[in-house]
Order: sequence, then structure tokens, then C-alpha cells
Amino acid sequence: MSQLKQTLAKKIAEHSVRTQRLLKEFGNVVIDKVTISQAIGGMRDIKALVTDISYLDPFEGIRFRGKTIPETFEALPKAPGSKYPTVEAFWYFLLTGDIPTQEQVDEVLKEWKVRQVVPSYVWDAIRALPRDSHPMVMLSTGILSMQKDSKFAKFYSSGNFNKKVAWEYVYEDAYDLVARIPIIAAFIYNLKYRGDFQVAPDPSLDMGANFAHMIGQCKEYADVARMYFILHSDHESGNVSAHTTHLVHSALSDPYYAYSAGLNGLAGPLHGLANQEVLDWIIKFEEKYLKGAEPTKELIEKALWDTLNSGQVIPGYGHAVLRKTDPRYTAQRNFCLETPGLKDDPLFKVVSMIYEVAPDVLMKHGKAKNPWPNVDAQSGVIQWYYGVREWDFYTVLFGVGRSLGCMANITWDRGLGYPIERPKSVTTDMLEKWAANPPQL
Ligand code: NMX
Ligand code: MLT
Repeated sequence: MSQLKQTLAKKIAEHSVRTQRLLKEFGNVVIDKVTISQAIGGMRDIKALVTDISYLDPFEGIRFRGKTIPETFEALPKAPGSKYPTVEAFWYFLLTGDIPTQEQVDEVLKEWKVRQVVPSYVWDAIRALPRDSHPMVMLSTGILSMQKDSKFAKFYSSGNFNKKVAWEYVYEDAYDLVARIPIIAAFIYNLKYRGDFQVAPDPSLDMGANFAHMIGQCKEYADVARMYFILHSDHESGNVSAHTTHLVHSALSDPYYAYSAGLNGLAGPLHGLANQEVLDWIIKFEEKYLKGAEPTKELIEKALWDTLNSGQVIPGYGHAVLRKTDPRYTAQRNFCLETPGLKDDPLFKVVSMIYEVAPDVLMKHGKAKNPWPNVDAQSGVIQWYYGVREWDFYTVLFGVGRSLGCMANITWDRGLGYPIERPKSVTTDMLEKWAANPPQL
């Protein structure tokens, strides 16, 4: 058994004691109440999910395993010659909560290479789709096609299924999935936008550098990939992609079924697809309002109002939990400011100008509870600068990163024996009855 799996086994065993004690001794302690507006309004803020992989504070933003974004980047061992950690080091950290030593990272790097070999039928499945399918359809299909070789599904149907060790099989699938998904994403990119010019993975490179290599990017893009995948990995477990993955897996559907479903949720414009919508909005703004002229705050303000008045949302702004600028936005903005060339890039200037104008506009508009930018408002400009300009691919990049959090989460779900998820629904008649006569709880 690898050192990572041994560490995880020990941690899961220790943690299970805490979960079991809470269930047995304190199961009836009330931690929240549910209002009619929460029942109708997307269950916002109801505390009904448990994860220790990350936590989202409305004002501080995300903490991965208790660490803020700068603390995470600072603490993890770095990729050779880079100030960013490898995704492999981050995977170890997300799974275990421990900062790995270089030796432990090296072991993950080695194992990752073995696991990243994608079965050839995945390519057949993706190629069988119409070439103008959205790349998220291709990614979700590619992931789903691997279900037939799921180690967890095989274990379940083997006749020897045992809840106590079931997590080990989820772990195996989860690890295979995170190692393969960047290879599949690169295949889709090359198939759709580079005339099917496929590049084999380089076994000497870490995940971020390899992704850059496979999509024909420059060396500097390796850091973009590392930063991007880590920043997009997890956002506690209530967001659509993580929650869907957790929900589907709770039926003991294997990780391939579960993450393919999670990706389908990520492909929604109010969730991950917002990153492509941001670029789309800016390009249309340039075509319709600028027509070659320099952007001004006045023109941006007009375009924002036109968007709102036509009943559409401002992509990249607002959030269901956050009530301040997303620190993932800030981390990427700082990356732009620190990268010569990028900080003077015309598109970055427009994105920065939107940041100066949009929060005021949204506040005046008076609907959005959070007028500040989220991760998607800033991620596309970096891709664009480096030449990844096919913006319908951006959500695929998000999906590669998000696999890390979703797969770490369902490994722990199984380790802790979380049951099938099944909330209770009520009828409108019931709500009207309780509205007239609030129930005594
Ligand atoms: N532009 C215009 N209206 C907005 C925006 C926005 N950016 N954000 C929220 N609103 C509206 C929202 O549509 C709702 O209107 P109505 O009452 O007519 O239904 C109202 O403000 C209240 O919504 P909130 O409670 O503030 O937001 P909610 O939690 O329902 O939704 C988002 C959160 C993220 C879906 C919403 O802010 C949004 O649609 N943002 C734009 C899309 C986006 O950037 N999504 C990416 C989120 C991050 N990610 O990667 O997943
Ligand atoms: C995410 O990263 O999943 C988004 O910010 C959406 C969310 O947290 O609800």
C-alpha cells in the first residue's frame, strides 16, 4: 500500500471515531432551522452537509484544509523552478490535510504517471460525438465512458462488498480519475481546436507542466495551469458540482458516474460556465460598444445596465455564499499584476475596469446580495493572454481542477460511511398551512 493510502487509512479510522460519537451521543443537537424562503429558494445557507476538505467563509473566502489561498501556496512544496506547488502535492494535502514532504510528493508524482494512462476507448467515445459538441459534453462523456472499468463498481458487484473497506476502491477510482482528466481535457482541446494534433504526455513532467506541454503551450503556462487547477479545486460541498458528485455517489454510484454528473452541473451558466460567459460578454462589449475605441468606465457602465435591463445576469459577479471579492479572483488578479505583459494587456484592463464599475451598478440595481466578482470574472483573461482563446473550453479547465475536490470528498464520504442523501420535500399546501399557523418545533 502506498504511503498516501496508508496515511489516509489511518486518518479515516481516527476521524470515524469523531463522526460516530457525534452521531451516537449528539445526533439530536439542533444546528439550524429551515424557513419557507429557504425551502423554496434553493436551500440557501441551510447547514446540512459535512466536509473537512474545505470551508467557505462569506467574508474571508475559501480555506483548503484550514489554510487560505496564500497560506496553501506558501506551505506546499513547489514544482522545480516554480513558486507554485505541483497539483500532485496539493492532491496529497486535500486528501490528508497534511503538508507532504518532498519525498511524499515524489511518490505521488510517480504513482500519478502510472494512473494517468487513459484507455483507448475513451478516445473512441469522444470522437464519436459530433465535433461541434460542447467540450463539456466531451469531458463528461469521456469520464463516464471509464465507468466500465470502475474498481469500486467491480468490488460492489463482486459479492464481497464490505462497507468498511469500500473507500479504498473509491480512492483507487478517484486517483485514476484525477490523473487522467487533464490528459482527456488536453485531448479534447487538441481534437477541437488544433486539428486533432495530439501530443503524448511527457513522463518527466508534473501535471501542470504536462498539461501545458500537451496543449502546445509555453513553459510559463505550467504555472498558470498549476495555479488554475488548485484555485478551482474545491469550494466546500454545497456548490452544484461538488454537491451533485456527493449526491450521486451517495447512491453508491461509482466515481465516474458521480463526477460525470458533477461536470454536467458545472456546465451550467450560473456555475462554472460563467467563465466562458465572461469572455463572451467582454468580446460582445468590444464589438458593440467599443468598435476599436478605448474602453471607458462610462461605456462599461452603459453595457452593464443594458445587460441588467434586458433581464440577464452580469457573468462573473455575485455568489450564493460569498459577500466580498472572491479571494480566487484576487489571487488571479495578483498573478496578472505580477506578470510582465499581462498587467498591460488590453483585456486585463477591461476586466479591471469592470471591477471598478460593476459592484456599484449591481448595488444600485439592488437585487444581487453580493455585488463583488467571483473566480470566473478573472480566470479567462489569463487563458486569453497565453493564447487559449477558445473560451468554450474554459469550463473544461474548471472541471479538471474541480475533480480534485470532488474526488477527495467522495473518498472521505465512503471512508466515513455517509448514507444515501435524501432530503424531505413538502407541498405548497403544507407551506401555506404553516404560513398561517407556524408549526411549534
Ligand atoms: N447579475 C444580475 N443579477 C444578479 C447577479 C448578477 N451577477 N447575481 C445575482 N443576481 C440576482 C439574481 O438573479 C436574483 O434575481 P431574482 O430575484 O430576480 O431571481 C437576485 O439577484 C438575488 O440573487 P442572490 O441571492 O444574490 O444570488 P443567488 O445565490 O441566487 O445566485 C449566482 C448566485 C452566482 C448564481 C448569481 O450571483 C449569478 O447569477 N451570478 C452571475 C453568474 C455567475 O457569475 N456564476 C458563477 C458563480 C461562481 N461559479 O463559478 O460557480
Ligand atoms: C464554486 O467554486 O463552486 C462556485 O464559486 C460556486 C459556489 O461555491 O457555489
